[in-house]
Amino acid sequence: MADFFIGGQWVGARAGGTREIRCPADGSLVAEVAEGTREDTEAAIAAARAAFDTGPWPSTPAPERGDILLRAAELLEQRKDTFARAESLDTGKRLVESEYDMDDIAACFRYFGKLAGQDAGRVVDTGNPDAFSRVVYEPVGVCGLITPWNYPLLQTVWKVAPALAAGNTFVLKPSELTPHTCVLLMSLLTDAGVPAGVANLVLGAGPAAGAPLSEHPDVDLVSFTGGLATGKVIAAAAAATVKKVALELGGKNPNVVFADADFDTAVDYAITAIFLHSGQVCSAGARLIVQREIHDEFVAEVVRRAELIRLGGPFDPDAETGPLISAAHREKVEQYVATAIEEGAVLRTGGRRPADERFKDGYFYLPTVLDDVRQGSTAVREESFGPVLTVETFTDEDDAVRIANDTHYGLAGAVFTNDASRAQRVANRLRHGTIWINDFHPYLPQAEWGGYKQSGFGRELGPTGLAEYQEAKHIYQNLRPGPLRWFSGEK
Ligand code: TXE
Repeated sequence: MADFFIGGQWVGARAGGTREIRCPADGSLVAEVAEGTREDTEAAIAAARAAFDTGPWPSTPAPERGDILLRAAELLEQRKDTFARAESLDTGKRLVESEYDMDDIAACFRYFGKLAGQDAGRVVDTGNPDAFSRVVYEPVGVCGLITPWNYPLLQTVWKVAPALAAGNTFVLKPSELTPHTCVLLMSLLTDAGVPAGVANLVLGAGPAAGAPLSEHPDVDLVSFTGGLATGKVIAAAAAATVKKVALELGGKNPNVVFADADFDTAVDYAITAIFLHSGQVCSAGARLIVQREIHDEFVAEVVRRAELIRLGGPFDPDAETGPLISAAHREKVEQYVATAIEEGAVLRTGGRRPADERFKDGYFYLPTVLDDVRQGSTAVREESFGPVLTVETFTDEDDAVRIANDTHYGLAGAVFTNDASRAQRVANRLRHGTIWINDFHPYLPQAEWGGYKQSGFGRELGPTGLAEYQEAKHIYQNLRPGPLRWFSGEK
């Protein structure tokens, strides 16, 4: 079994060991892959270090690196079916969603490919004819990239594309649950022209194969997308060697609906915001915060629509949403719902596994609505990362903003209203990294993506997404070097 890509070669695990990858929709065996340990990751770090310190990539002209990323976009489009199928088998998500993801990934490669050569630095006016000063951008070095299972390749390429554009080398450790598209990515990057040793891949569990990326002194930057608890461990480990750190740690995202919003539109988005990919989305609209006068009618319609959602596996053309990623994750969601009900939430629909025999081998969970959740309760504070919508009620604009901001997360949020001024006012006051007005979920490669508060640190996408992977170096030259004689040595 040779699933690790190290120094341009496919290699097997040093200590042996394999892991079964099973499709979450029916438990069927997708493949067995090598299970990495600390030693495998250390070997990959050594390869990435050597490629950075002595290889051609960091000094390859930025436009040439950009061309390679453009080529990667083209190759991904040619191989889209293979990639999308692999993504759906690992995650259980609908094939059509995986296909959308591949389009977004190609767009991301293109965005950073074009950005690569655009900023060659700048000359700084010293005001002194005998001095010359400039700022240049350089790659940070070896990047450790640790990615999750909900959008395995998308979240990986959000890191890989800017890291490569800036001239870094990297070691990637994808989620142990969803490795396949990252394995395919290594061949794609090689075919696109990325030199040996620049892109390295290890597979395996976080504490064994992932942890060295946040600890090892030869890694200069660690970028992580995943859960808050793991993010804290990674940031603390990275502090020991003062690595650059970027974290995207999910959210508990408010969706604020005013009484004057277009009713059908707001209901439709409220449903999509939470039930897309069964709620396993970092920006899922998990908190519906609805104005009191429309609460009853609005929630009744959300519940009616939620009960119509058709569950199914990735290749079922009628399915509207799929399973949860694993048995353990479904148990976590079940526990979350049980705690919410204990704390006083009213279960309006769902709250259990589907009874249908068709779903017995998968990790399905019914779309769930919890009404009347109390502010400050676990249900509105903790991420369930499942198909669970909580409902809170507000009276006026100030109340809506106060409730929506009452969270330690701050990734994204939305406001639905037909009052254009109010929409802007509320968007300005929401303390979340992305705000949608009368919409939910769209993001653009050219606009920053990142969290306020405990949702993260550092930006992905947008021009500053590339800057995360660069050092800005100021180079100052004295054009008339000679002794300063600030001190004469005389009394
Ligand atoms: O994530 P982990 P899990 C949230 C969501 C979910 C919770 C836990 O609420 O229920 O996190 O999910 C690697 N050193 N999100 O346990 O552990 C791991 O191998 C280095 C939000 O699946 O964060 C995987 O590659 N790496 C989210 C990656 O971290 C370690 C997406 C993510 O796993 C490690 C997923 C360690 N010590 C879950 N421990 C989002 N922001 O979109 C684990 N890993």
